[in-house]
Amino acid sequence: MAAQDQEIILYHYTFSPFARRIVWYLNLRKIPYTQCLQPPTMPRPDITALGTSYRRIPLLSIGRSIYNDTRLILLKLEAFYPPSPAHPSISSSSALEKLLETWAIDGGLFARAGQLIPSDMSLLNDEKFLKDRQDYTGRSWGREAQEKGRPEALVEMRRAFGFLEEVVLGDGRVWVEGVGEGPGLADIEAVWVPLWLRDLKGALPAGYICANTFPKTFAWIERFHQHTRGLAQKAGKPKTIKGAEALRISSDGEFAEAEGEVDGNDPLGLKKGQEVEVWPVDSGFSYKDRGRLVGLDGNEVVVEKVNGEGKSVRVHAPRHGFRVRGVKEDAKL
Ligand SMILES: N[C@@H](CCC(=O)N[C@@H](CS)C(=O)NCC(=O)O)C(=O)O
Repeated sequence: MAAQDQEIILYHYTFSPFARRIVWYLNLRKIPYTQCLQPPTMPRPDITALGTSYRRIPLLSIGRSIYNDTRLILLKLEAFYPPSPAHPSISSSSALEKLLETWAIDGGLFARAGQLIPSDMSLLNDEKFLKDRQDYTGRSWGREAQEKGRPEALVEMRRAFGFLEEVVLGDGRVWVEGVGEGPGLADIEAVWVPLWLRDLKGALPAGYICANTFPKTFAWIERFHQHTRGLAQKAGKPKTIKGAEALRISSDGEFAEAEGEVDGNDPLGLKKGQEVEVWPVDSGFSYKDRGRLVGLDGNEVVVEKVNGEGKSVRVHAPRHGFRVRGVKEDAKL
């Protein structure tokens, strides 16, 4: 069964800025999806039962294929849903689109935004949350650490808003790279961190980063917000299911794509079928997916594992930002 004929299940919590990248994309492209809502902290038994040890949010299942990391999820959705009247394109496949993705994720914008979460916010005074986020990033999220990191993070963030204001939106354009009527993927790549911070009370100080200092940028953020809110209202609330039902749908489904190959020229020298571990290196690094290597190329690694119902599933992760290691035979003893 083709990927498009199976239900897309998004595992997320609605205030996750990374997850919103995917929700906007799906709505902009009119791709229906089902959601399985998750707690904001570990443990997440629904995801363990689905068959992956990955701890970050969001992730996506299509039948027995599981996709980790928004960068890979977007690539897959682009491939599974080529432009059509039912699912209009929003991508220009431009260098700018890709560079904005790198700017916001690898360029450290998201990490800086995390330092701007106000230290008096209730979540940052919840011991369970603090412990969980320390485990996720390896850094302290306590009041002292937040307050120490804030000034430098603000300077970096102001520079980022300046880049949007003067370079990206400097000529007065409506969208970064509108494709068709509305915003495009380049807008998603550029807006998700600024929009998150705009709506996070106390994150951005008035007079320093605000609609007066960056009028074009704030107008564009609001335009994007209104546009995507309108689309979400039109699409209606997504079908929401519990973990047990999501697991059943996944188990009863098929793989969303054919099994790949392992690149014989890959510098790691790994072989198809051997046991490997895969994990992200920038955050969520203590959670490793161990399984049988079934696909490996320059963009993606795929391991086969067994889910909570004893069915084999394939976990896909990007190569970029992830480490793949063969599991030594003696490590199994
Ligand atoms: N590079 C990943 C990052 C995902 C990420 O860091 N997500 C945050 C939520 S916005 C997260 O997982 N936080 C810790 C958690 O929820 O466990 C992606 O593009 O999906």
